[in-house]
Amino acid sequence: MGKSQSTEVPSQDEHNEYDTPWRNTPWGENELLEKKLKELKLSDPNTKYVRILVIGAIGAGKSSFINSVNSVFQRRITNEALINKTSDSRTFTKLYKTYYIRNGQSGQILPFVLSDTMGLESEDLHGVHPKDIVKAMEGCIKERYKFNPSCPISSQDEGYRSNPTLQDQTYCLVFVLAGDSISRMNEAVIEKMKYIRNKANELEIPQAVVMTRVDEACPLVKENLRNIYKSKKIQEKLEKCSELTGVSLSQVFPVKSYHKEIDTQEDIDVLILRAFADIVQVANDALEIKSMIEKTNE
Ligand SMILES: Nc1nc2c(ncn2[C@@H]2O[C@H](COP(=O)(O)OP(=O)(O)OP(=O)(O)O)[C@@H](O)[C@H]2O)c(=O)[nH]1
Ligand SMILES: [Mg+2]
Repeated sequence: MGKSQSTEVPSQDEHNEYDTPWRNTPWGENELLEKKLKELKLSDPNTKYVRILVIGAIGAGKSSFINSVNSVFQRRITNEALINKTSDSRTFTKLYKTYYIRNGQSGQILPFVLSDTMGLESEDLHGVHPKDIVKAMEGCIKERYKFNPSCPISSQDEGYRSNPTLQDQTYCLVFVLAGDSISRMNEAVIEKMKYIRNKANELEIPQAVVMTRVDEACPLVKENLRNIYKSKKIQEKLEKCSELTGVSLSQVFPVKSYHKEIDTQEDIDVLILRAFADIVQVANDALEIKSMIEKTNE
């Protein structure tokens, strides 16, 4: 029986799937997306790279996303940022660490870096302190600082940087949210994210959301990643991400990170590149504004 017969009870998939995707994805255009990023010129010639700060709840997939961006450019799976493969209920990443991305062909370092952070947790004395995220946005946290959940960094700490340069500051704050657990997000973690977002707004730092684990969030997507914008479930979850973070839907991107694959795959790469290209663009625009302000203040 055809779909047009109204007496037929629609199958589960018919309820869950749009006929046409609600957002365009440049499937197959990996090289073009990658080329644009590799050729990016920073808006401030005196700055070597724009910093993208990655934050989110414990186990949301922050470190995996950073590794996946790196894997795309290396064209092989990389695991530089250690990921949480245990069922431990505590955040795995404990250090503030910057990841440089290299052009896989030339070996040259590209003009954008990703900073990984400790996960946010519901309890007050666990997970990264939201004030530390604010200090990281301001560029006041030195490389490899070990986050202390019970006490935010102070100017007396060794890991504190008192005179951050433009390069140390954040130009895009990326919230990483796990698509398969978005509806169960803890209220206390949501409150911590709100606090961070308000501070990011005060600092005029643009924000984006990367929704990971899309394969676990929707069976249609697990079957074929190209169903991503046909899936109503994914659409609802992206809207929820926007609602929880206050970030506009146009800046919310679904990705599947590399987690068990042994080779990179075109479709996985496209979603990552599509999200990352926007994040880098927004960051570069913010750098332009900050460097102009700095010049006028000189
Ligand atoms: N299926 C699937 N698993 C993923 C994806 N992204 C991450 N994972 C898995 O989710 C788990 C947590 O990932 P991490 O990258 O360590 O998460 P994190 O946010 O860095 O965690 P903490 O450092 O502990 O706060 C790991 O087992 C990953 O393999 C994804 O897109 N799909
Ligand atoms: Mg981590």
